Amino acid sequence: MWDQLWINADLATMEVSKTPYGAIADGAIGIEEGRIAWVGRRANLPDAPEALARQVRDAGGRWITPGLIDCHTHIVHGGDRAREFELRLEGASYEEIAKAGGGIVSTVEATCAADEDELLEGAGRRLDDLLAEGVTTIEIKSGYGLDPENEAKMLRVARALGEVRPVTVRTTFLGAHALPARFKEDPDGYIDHVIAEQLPAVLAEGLADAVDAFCEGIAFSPEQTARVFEAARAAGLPVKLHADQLSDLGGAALAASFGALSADHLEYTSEAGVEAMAKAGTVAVILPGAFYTLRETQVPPIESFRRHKVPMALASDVNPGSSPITSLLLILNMACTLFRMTPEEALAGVTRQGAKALGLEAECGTLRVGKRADFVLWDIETPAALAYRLGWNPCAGVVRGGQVVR
Ligand code: DI6
Ligand code: FE
Repeated sequence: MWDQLWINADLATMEVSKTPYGAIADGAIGIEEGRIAWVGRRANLPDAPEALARQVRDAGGRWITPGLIDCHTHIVHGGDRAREFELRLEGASYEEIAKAGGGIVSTVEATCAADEDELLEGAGRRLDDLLAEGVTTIEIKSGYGLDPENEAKMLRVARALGEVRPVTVRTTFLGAHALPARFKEDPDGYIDHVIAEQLPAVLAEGLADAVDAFCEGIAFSPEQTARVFEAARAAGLPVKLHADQLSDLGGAALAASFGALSADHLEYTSEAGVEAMAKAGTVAVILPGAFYTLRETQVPPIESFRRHKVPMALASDVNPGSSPITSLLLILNMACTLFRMTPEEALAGVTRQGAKALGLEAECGTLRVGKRADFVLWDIETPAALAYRLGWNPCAGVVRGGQVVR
């Protein structure tokens, strides 16, 4: 006997199949010990529902998708950057503000000044917005501490969010996010500090599942990034990279050469970068929220990713500077409207491909036997509606690990 059986739902399994969205009309999902024990057409169930499960639940004819995955966020931070938003509207660019000591470094000050309870409260409020739209897995980066204590503090808060909210958290150490003022004359010395002081502090508490860096003119060079990646490799951690967001420094190819789980942003990625990602199996994480907020005009090479069969994930990039956005559904719409991704690609981006970008494809991202029973019930007529409408939340229920959490 299964613990639960859900019936009377159309399933967007998001498995690769001949049917769009891996859809199964009038489907059913059996759950045993928090995992999917059966998934298929209700008509193919081996017995009457009551004979199969202790608890039978009726989904009311709704659509069910896998729990959504936000695979790139900076949701833990102090303060906000509303003033910077005004400055940009007065004509200052993101890079100018960064160079003048605003931007990321101003969030670093606010984050260092906050204690863990304050950070947990602020991030918890932002996280609640995402959870209300069916997010069940989230990646959270450090990168606003830039010293051993504050980087570890951010990642402890990230882990704590997974205790106080019904969400799976993967953490990423991003010490090489920005150059703090105290290292202004010595960027290489800062990289030494990231490798010799910050990373060991984070590792000592087991706080990181992956390592990331910002490879960009206003941040770190490919050589500096490679040094951070060598250290990650020595520590046995997978890498990800903020690559080619504002210019093409060959970040995507660099990430691929380290077998990165993902390269993220990618507006300026060249064909050679795409090819290198395809060979390495590196996921392209597309972040339309930052593109939109910065009024970027260079569109990431979506058609080239398609041609080379590079998996495309999609994420919010929630952060106070370039993507103050806590709606993954809005991101689906932006991906379609701004980048011409299809609604099916967009939904795959926050399910199957998002899982891959986190190395969690065996665990979540599709409705498949053996995976965690993470799924969302939606009041929609067709899955394309999730990307189509704006300012509307049709989430009617969330199940995580077999528990109804919403
Ligand atoms: N790229 C981004 O989009 C975020 N970090 C990064 O490296 C922006 C972070 C911020 O502006 O606070
Ligand atoms: Fe980011």
